[in-house]
Amino acid sequence: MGTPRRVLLVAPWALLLLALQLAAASHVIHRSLEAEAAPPSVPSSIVSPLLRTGYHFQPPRNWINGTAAPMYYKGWYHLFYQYNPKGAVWGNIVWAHSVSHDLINWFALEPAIYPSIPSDKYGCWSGSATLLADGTPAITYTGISRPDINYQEQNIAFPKNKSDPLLREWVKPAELNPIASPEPGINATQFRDPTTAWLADGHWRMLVGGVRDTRGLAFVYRSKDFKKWTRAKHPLHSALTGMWECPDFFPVAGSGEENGLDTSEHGEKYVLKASLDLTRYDYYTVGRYHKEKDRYVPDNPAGDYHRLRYDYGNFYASKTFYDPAKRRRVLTGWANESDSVPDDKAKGWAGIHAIPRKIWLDPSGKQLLQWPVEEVEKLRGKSVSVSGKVVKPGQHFEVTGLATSYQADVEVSFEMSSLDKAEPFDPAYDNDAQKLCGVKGADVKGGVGPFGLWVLASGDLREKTAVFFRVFKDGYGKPKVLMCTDPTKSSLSPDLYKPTFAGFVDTDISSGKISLRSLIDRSVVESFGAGGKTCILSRVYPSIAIGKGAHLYVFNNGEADVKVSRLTAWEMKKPLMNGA
Ligand code: DQQ
Repeated sequence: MGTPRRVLLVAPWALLLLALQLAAASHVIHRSLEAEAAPPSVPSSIVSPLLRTGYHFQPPRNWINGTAAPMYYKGWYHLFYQYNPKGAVWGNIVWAHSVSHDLINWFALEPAIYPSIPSDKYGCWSGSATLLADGTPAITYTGISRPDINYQEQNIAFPKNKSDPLLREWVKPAELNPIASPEPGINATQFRDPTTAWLADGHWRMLVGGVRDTRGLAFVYRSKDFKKWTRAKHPLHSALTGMWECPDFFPVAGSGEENGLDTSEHGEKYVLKASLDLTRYDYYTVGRYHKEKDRYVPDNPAGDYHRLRYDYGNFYASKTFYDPAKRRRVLTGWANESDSVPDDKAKGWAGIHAIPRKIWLDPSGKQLLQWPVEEVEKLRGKSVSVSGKVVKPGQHFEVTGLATSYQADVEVSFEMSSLDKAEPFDPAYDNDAQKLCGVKGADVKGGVGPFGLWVLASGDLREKTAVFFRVFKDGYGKPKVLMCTDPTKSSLSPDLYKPTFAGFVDTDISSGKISLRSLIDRSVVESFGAGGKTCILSRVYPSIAIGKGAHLYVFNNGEADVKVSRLTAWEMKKPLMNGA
């Protein structure tokens, strides 16, 4: 169960103070840093071009953050994203724009939306796309209309030429903008990121993220004609979690049904997601939408605090869209750097996007499943396989045969010989997998596990990033599966943020079997546990395990044997990436 309510009433003040610091931190423009060259103290390894990703989305240079208005239109996938054309730190934010036929090979176009009207003169922040009934795409987004504070207003833009499948030019009708401004009682610096709208009973609705005191919420705006918008009296939903950035709200097909639903289709269940400014992670709940009242109720009453996350690692400001070409819902998300601002200035780039993921409701109906879009498999080249290999306690072996594994895709099925030696689970960690993984990392011997992969590992193992499972037994003898990415030994470079990201995996391991997939790409490790039940994206900056110096191992630091039933590792080719 979640934290008792009385504790939450105390927590908000702490949340508020933290929120004020974090909120300030998350949107401070480092104007001073935009000018200065990086200090010489930046380790040379950090600026290695080999740490730019090979097949994850990146522009050739500069800062990127959240994805915006991902959409499919006339045969092209469109990805807009927050971008600073002037440097590798957040600031001067415009909507950069890339297009693709397969979500993997990308072509950069000119920025689509940039400051040009009074209600977005100081920045074009995040937003979403909606396909209107006649197929016209509309973008709603947050504009900054004052230079002294981040005063946020919502705007609308339409294609200048909707027969252009590349949607290169957008117009902002002066008579319509802004479509929504912060009325009295709304904090104008915490009012942003309109969602894709949905049509119900002849009215369009869209959400705008906000906060009242420490109650994060999703304002509902309604419109008959998609031009004039009025705010509903009540938010769709709210919770004592601090500011909701980049909300997302969409229907999901029946449990286990992998097909997506268009945003205006009626689903038996819905997903409401928020990027919590307080923690900088993306959370969601599954629940029911009552369209007559425009209210949403999570299935799990503690869900707002029980905290299911799309990704238990570095993954923020995500957006989904419905892809009619393949009848799937696709999730796009941003991962920032885990180095420092001076590092980023020295590199000249900062920020990547995760591989787009298909997302659907798990057969249990209690959580979502995610899996890299199938198109990424087109990048697979040479492969090696291992079958039926037992890894004894304290042993490891190298997966050999690839030219290198710094750009690879690895799928592995493990079989645990027995769960008898599973360590007892301390319920104090019930809501804090990351803390547990910080205490019991990859090199801390266990009962059943830690076992898994060492990726981006140097030949002498001085550098390695561990992606692994560890099985505990709770007070009732029920297995509890922890999945971790442990980057504590990922790099000899100093001053890096190396959190042991972790999540519990709600999967039945009575058969002793569990699977793992890791997309390895130079400075990012994106992992999917148990078929996409638990996902962890981690950023690492190896200094010797780069290029041909990167190796791949399987390890077992538990007391129980673990068998690699089947492992296949593919070299991954580099797609076309924004001309870089
Ligand atoms: N970043 C954008 C905002 C959004 C935040 C500004 C999410 O629109 O709330 O670049 O990181």
